[in-house]
Amino acid sequence: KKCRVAILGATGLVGRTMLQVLEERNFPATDIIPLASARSAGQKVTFRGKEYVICVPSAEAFSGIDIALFSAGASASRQWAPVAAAEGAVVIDNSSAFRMDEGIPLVVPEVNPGDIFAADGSAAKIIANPNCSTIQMVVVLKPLMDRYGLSRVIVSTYQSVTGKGKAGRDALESELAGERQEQFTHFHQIAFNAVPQIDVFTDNGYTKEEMKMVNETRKIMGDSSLSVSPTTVRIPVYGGHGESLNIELKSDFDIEEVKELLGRSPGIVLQDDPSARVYPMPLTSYEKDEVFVGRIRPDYWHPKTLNLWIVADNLRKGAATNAVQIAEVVAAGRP
Ligand code: 11C
Repeated sequence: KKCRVAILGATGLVGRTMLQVLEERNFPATDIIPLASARSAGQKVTFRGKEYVICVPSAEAFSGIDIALFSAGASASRQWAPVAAAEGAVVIDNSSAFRMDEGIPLVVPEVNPGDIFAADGSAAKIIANPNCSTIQMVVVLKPLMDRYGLSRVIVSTYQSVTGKGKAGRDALESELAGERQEQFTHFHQIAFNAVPQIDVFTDNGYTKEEMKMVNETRKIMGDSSLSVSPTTVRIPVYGGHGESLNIELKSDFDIEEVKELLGRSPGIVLQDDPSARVYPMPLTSYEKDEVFVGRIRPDYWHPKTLNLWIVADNLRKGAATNAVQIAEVVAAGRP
């Protein structure tokens, strides 16, 4: 059976990672159509050893496409997702354009794969891929919620500059090289710094990034009143986002049982041996597809509550890998 896959935003950090992940996971694509803005059109990308020329998006470009992976920003998604869907493609959109729209599934395959399909078994025409900092958190919250019930999460993030794509990486690199930045991609100098602002502030004093963590988590976990209390911070690292989670459960737990549960849950790798200095870090999570969990310990000062530390590669599980996993579920059809 033919499976033609288009990638919009093929030259971006996430788009390139999507191509890599499709190849690594041996996704059953019979054809690849890389698309990007006019600025990148004509450039080439390589997939399974073959070169493909990048074209600009158009209705014709999406004709005959089965799955369209989008990572070219929210306005490109708003413009092209309805076109691709009308041409018959299932769009898996990495932007924030449709995430909170009713009727658009927001999916992390370890958590809510069933949301992809309608009652008649058909896949949604547009499926949203969540924000990177949300994805890695819900992978860990899901097994805890199922086993113990979930009351509240307090989360502080330590986010990689690659969350801002190439521009974020370039800003750090030029600052480290001693070049003054004309435009601060991270609002302030990021080299040797930590900036407690990711995206712009909303009226309630939280940033958009923080409100994504609240609203997206509630939608994915199917609990519209879940208490999520975030502080998101940019730090000068590549390779992955770190998150410190304080998690209040609904019932008592045995901490060894929690470790064992997380260790056998899908998409999670336990790295928790403090005496040997084993815990997750961005450097060791880089280019990996899983969420790494460590520093698991009780909060001795609050009942039914634990602390843990997670890291995931924001370009992989936080973006490209999660999108390709959704594509795998779509391609396999409803179980
Ligand atoms: C960051 N989390 O680290 C952002 C990037 O909604 O997909 C991803 C923004 C999004 O800057």
